[in-house]
Amino acid sequence: MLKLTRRSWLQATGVSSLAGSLVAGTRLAGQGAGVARHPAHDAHVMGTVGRISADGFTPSTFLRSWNFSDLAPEERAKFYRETPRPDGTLLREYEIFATDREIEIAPGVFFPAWTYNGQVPGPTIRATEGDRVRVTFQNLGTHPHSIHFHGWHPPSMDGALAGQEVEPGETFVYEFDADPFGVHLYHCHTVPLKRHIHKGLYGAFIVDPRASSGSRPPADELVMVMNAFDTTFDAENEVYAVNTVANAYLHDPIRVAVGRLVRIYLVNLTEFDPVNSFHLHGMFFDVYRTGTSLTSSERTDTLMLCQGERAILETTFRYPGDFMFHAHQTEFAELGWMGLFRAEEPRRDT
Ligand SMILES: [Cu+2]
Repeated sequence: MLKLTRRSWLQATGVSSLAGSLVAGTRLAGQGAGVARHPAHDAHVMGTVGRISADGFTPSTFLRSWNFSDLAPEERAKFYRETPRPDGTLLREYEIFATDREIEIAPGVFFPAWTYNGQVPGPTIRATEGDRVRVTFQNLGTHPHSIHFHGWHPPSMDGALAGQEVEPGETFVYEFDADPFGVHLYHCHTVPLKRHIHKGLYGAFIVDPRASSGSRPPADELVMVMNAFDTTFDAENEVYAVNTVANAYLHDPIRVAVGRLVRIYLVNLTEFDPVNSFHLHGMFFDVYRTGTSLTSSERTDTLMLCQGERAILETTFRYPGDFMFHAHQTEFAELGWMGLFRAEEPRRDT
């Protein structure tokens, strides 16, 4: 049997498929191998060739959606409801289901995922500190699954203890108060854990501070989940990304306005590799580790996060133009974890 390392995997797919292979432009130039160089790559040296199909998951929509805000109102009401409570907080109710689904992680590269609500990452859940979160979880998949939320909750709501797996066809209701404020995560906690997480059962869980805790200033807000996929099932990842699709934001840069605060909710859900990182070119950002403080602890241009670690990053673009962001592990960047911000001068109405 041919044993593929992740580097030889890249080269193998690069020469075997014209449309829809994950290839690095730098390597292509050296190899030739009959693969046409995509004109788009002359501008930014590396990246995938082609586009993913238009009818699936859209990284640019995921980036700016939470509590199913990407759905039309009547569709959204099937998955999310909020009800005011006497103390001024909200009851937020979510419908989350697990289902097996093949997803496209790079143009023409498909991965047999286990998903929450058919997408990887799962829908971003966002509440205000003190709100009651009620998640009705239905397992429509073929394996036992659960949802383990990070945050304060009693053991009965942990989703990780013996006997807390939800069998295929069964339903469980998780209920807890959103606490503490910050950027958290949720994921399946069924054994073997790394396999269940890596298959795609995870998402971001944002808790905003209640008024008495203070507030964050208005900003252009973005959700970024750093993830990766082991397409050859050898416990090594072949494709790396922010929000699943390799190089999605290289082809479709994230539009931001010069002079306006940008806030990133960054979560590391990469399996197999102990750490991942976020590096932004030409700028610095303020770091709020785990988002549990309103005071930044650090100003840097490179942040390293362990598996399950997360942080809120804030910055303001000074100059118009394109700014690269990528993992500072060069190999991850070459395997898809590379994107662009496109900063534009705000339109002035005269
Ligand atoms: Cu699972």
